[in-house]
Amino acid sequence: MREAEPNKLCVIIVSDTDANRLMGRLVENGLPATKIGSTGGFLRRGNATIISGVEGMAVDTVAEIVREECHARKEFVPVQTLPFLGDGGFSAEPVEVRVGGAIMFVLDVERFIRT
Ligand code: 2BA
Repeated sequence: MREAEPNKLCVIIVSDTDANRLMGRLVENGLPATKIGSTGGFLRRGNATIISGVEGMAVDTVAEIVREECHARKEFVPVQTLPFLGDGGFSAEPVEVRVGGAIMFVLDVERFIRT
């Protein structure tokens, strides 16, 4: 039997610590997933980008699983550790940043080719 073709691509950026658990939950729920190592532009910390091509009606399920597995918290980061803000040699207050949550984009898939 022919599998349904994905018409939406979910691109999910998550912290390294949540990535494997999120992959496990997606796969358990029959949702395909690929994990790619990535790095955040602001903090320059390792994170992971997970892509999942699904039928439109499964996007809400993906979003629900992401909400369950990836919880954001606030962290104060010394400005000196930021690669481009910390070069000035001045002392400044730590910067409050969001860590541990997820960013999810949903894109239309123009074509899906499987060989
Ligand atoms: P980073 O770029 O390393 O950003 C980490 C966190 O630092 C961000 O969390 C945000 O709270 C904060 N941040 C980013 N830029 C900032 C700035 N100019 N000033 C002050 N604080 C700033 P999230 O928003 O949850 O983003 C987590 C990661 O998701 C980002 O890591 C980046 O890898 C990715 N990301 C977020 N928005 C994106 C977008 N629109 N396009 C592509 N990647 C995105």
